[in-house]
Amino acid sequence: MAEVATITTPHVAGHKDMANAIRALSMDAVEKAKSGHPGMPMGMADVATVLFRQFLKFDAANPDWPDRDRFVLSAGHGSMLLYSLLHLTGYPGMERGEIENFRQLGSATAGHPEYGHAPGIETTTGPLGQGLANAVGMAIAERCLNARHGDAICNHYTYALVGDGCLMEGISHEAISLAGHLRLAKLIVLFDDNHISIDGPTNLSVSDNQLERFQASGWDTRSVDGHDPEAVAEAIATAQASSRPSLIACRTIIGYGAPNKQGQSSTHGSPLGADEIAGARDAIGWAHPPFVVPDDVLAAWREVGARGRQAFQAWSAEADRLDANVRASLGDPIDAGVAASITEAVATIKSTFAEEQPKLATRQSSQKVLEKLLPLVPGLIGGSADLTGSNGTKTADSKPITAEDFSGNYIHYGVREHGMAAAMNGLALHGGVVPYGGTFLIFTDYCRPSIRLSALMGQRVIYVMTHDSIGLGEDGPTHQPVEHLAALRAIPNLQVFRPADAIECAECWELALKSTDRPSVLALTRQGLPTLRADDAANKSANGAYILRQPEGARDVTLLATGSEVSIAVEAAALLAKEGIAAAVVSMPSWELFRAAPEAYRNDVLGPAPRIAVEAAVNTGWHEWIGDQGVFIGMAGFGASAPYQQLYEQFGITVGAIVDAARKSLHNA
Ligand SMILES: Cc1ncc(C[n+]2csc(CCOP(=O)(O)OP(=O)(O)O)c2C)c(N)n1
Repeated sequence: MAEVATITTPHVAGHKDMANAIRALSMDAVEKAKSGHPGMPMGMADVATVLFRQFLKFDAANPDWPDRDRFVLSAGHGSMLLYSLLHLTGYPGMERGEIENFRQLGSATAGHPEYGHAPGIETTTGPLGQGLANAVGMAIAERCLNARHGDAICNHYTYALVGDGCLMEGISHEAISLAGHLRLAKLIVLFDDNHISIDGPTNLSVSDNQLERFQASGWDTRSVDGHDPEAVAEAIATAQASSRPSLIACRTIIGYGAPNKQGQSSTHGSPLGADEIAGARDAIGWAHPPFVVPDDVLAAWREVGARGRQAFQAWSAEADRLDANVRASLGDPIDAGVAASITEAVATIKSTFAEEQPKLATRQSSQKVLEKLLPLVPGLIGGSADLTGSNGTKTADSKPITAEDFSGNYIHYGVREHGMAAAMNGLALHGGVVPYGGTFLIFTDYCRPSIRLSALMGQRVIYVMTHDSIGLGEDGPTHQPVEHLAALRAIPNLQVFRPADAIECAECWELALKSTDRPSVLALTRQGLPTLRADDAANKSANGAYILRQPEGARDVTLLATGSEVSIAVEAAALLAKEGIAAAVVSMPSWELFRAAPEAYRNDVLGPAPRIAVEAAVNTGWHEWIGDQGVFIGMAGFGASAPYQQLYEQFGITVGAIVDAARKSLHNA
């Protein structure tokens, strides 16, 4: 009998195995962590596999490649989808141990993707809708850098994966509306159209026609079976060729593969359980133990991870031809040279202010500072949520960014404060640009979820927030912030600046621009303020607080104030001096920086004398500086509609009130 030769050809993993690897890792990691969201990763595994395998321009070994496509997981609860992809494609910092330690202290695999925890996590997501709006900012940055440097240096797509939740959030409207208006053709949104959210089927709460909604905002849209790889691939290819931003609604089954639970909200946010996982292994044909990806499947994924290597190398060769500083600016446009020119320009404008002693609202001095800085920082991209004139965010060098021309540096965000703040996060995250944007301080409430994320991600985003108190006058209490400074100061890693005059305003701008790892809010006045300093040498705001007026001899009382109330305190100190009461005035443009100053310096500034704080806002937080015995002069409720001088009288934030309080504190001492 002739011998039969058996030839074994190595099994080459295909789409199904590769997608199943995502499913298995996701359900196993959630099971081990005893918490997490298996449904979305299992449902979107096919779509993500098609995207990464055939379209996404990236090189896992070079995750910081400035011209990589961006992949934003807006539906951040499905974090295991992203972690699986990063692990499988071979990103550094996402080894198997990280997957096994999903959601554990110190792992890169936090419950929701956190920027900075591992390469490849492009933004922090979890608060639904934010990622979509970040993606809009990234896509704007991409077009701006393309206009400046050309296709060889910047020409990439931004993909955002969103769920029903992202699209129900109000911020999605602002984001898609802005993207449609700017015709961000390289923005492609993959919608996990699974008809399920936490409470159950989405028809419990929503009946929007998402395709028509996006179309109405100027997008291209199509709907595909999200479990048909060819259909998904065709849709992405078509979207790439479109001259508009694209939505691809991918009809999927949440928890795909789980025999009893798929298609139900029970797969959304809980471990599937051992039996269901065993059943899912059978159903999808995955016989491997937890966290084990067979060599052929891993090899196929690693090939995907290296697919972009040549493109990366070609790009690097192009980038190396750029001037060294232009090359560096693709990451951070404020290098040592630009930083030095900022210092110099700020020094010059401060000495002009010191000499001319102008009476300017800080929103006006901010604009004057910007006039000098804008030409120096090529990546500075400004904007306003339809309050350009009021915010002073535009200068003679500002040029609008439009759908036809991205060579400008100014975004008319429209009345979309939340979308603006989230887009600014995306701009900053993209790299190569430094965003600033304005609205009224009161509307930080409308931006707050994104401001919080700027701080959490440590992004240099500059919020130019004007009309910062009852000092705005006649627009009344709906527009007068009272609790906002306190609310912003409560956000960790956020710098809140409230400059007292033009000189401090210039100093605060310098500090904000040079803070590479945190956002800043500049709280600026509508009303005119006197220039209080004649000295312009050091950046005194850098210490957060400093003695602005030092009386002769020992202090009897210390007046602490910020912004527009500093000049009131200065007047009061002058009157007190006539009575023989020695009052020091401390200006406190930034509590955060003052907190970080050396203790001896802080003690010296605050001094042992009784303290009186003055700020046209609520007292929350002030006791840190004035102690239990200190007096606070400010707001205890909402403002009112009237000329601002009358409001300061009405609410008792006056020179007279400070003088009285000082006398009393001496009496009590
Ligand atoms: C702003 C915000 N609100 C609420 C939540 C809590 N949450 C997380 S996922 C989710 C439901 C999302 O549904 P969908 O996008 O359809 O996700 P799927 O169930 O398909 O995974 C909710 C309400 C959140 N993360 N962010």
